[in-house]
Amino acid sequence: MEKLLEQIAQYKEEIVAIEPNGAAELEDYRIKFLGTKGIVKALFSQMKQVSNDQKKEFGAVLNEFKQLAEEKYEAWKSALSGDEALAATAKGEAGFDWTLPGDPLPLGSRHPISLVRNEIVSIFRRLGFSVAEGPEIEDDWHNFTALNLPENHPARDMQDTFYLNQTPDWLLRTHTSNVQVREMQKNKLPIRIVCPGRVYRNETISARAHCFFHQVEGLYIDEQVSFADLKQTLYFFVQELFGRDVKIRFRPSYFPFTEPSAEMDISCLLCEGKGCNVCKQTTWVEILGCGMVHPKVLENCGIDPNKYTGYAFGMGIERITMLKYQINDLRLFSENDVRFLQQFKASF
Ligand code: 2NM
Repeated sequence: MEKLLEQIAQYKEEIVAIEPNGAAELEDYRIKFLGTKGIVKALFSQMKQVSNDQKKEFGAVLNEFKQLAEEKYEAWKSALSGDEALAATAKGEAGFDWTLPGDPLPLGSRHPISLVRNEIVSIFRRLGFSVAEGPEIEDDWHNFTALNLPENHPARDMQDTFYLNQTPDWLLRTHTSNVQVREMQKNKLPIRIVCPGRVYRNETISARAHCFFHQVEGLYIDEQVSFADLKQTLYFFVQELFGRDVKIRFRPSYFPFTEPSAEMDISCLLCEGKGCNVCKQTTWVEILGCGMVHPKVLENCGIDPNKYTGYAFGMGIERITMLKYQINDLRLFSENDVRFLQQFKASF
């Protein structure tokens, strides 16, 4: 019994040490260990010699050995057939169907907010605007004070603005104007920029409001920039975005950072003057706010308001996207439902 066990241990070592090689070597291995006159068979026939009380232990060792020998054979064989298949494939031999379709590579689609942002930005780029970006976490001065929002202005209210707990001077920007403030502070004039980005306001989430949304704001500062420049630029912009037939109108408005200020409406594209629920029967829809940059804002940012003037405008991307694609619920933009997202396959 002891002798037999020692012998099995040696065979085991031998099998483990064998480096799998070609098909001829595999056949030699099979005959030597697994053939009808092979080692495994021979060891099994030794069973008769073992005493009854040791048969169980010997049988277990022997079975384990047989399994090892067989596993080695199977692994060796499958490695060989893998090599052969590869070689056949490389040579274009039978067994591989070259006409099979490739593995599908599912293409995603761009988010509608990104599509419309890119389209807006590309229109302004053609007019000589460049793109500027800045931080979403901002301090009170860049988000409010520089923009002529007095200490007790309602926009600063805790109800609208997310303040950071640890540092109450910091907040999530409520508009992208902070980027424009930072660009003005760099004091390289003229400035002609658009600032796309995400902004945050503490609102109850509904079909018409969300705690974050996206804006594109624009700023042009130089000597002699006028409200007429602003009007013509925005008129060109909406014609590019919505088509040549769109009409515009300006209504006087109020923003602390611009004077004079206005809101711009476009003719309703859905009902073309008939009145519908998108334009609430008015035939006009509001799409942006704008105005001449307030002299105090220029001054706050280190620009001489006696030498320079500028216009600024701001629009919500969600609002324009909803108009363009007739989407009626803001929440769709942030739910990531692929059935919604897959519908947008435009090229921007
Ligand atoms: C708007 C409407 C009107 C605006 C003003 C400025 C800045 F920084 F130049 F003062 N940035 N954006 C602005 C003006 C934004 O959004 C409805």
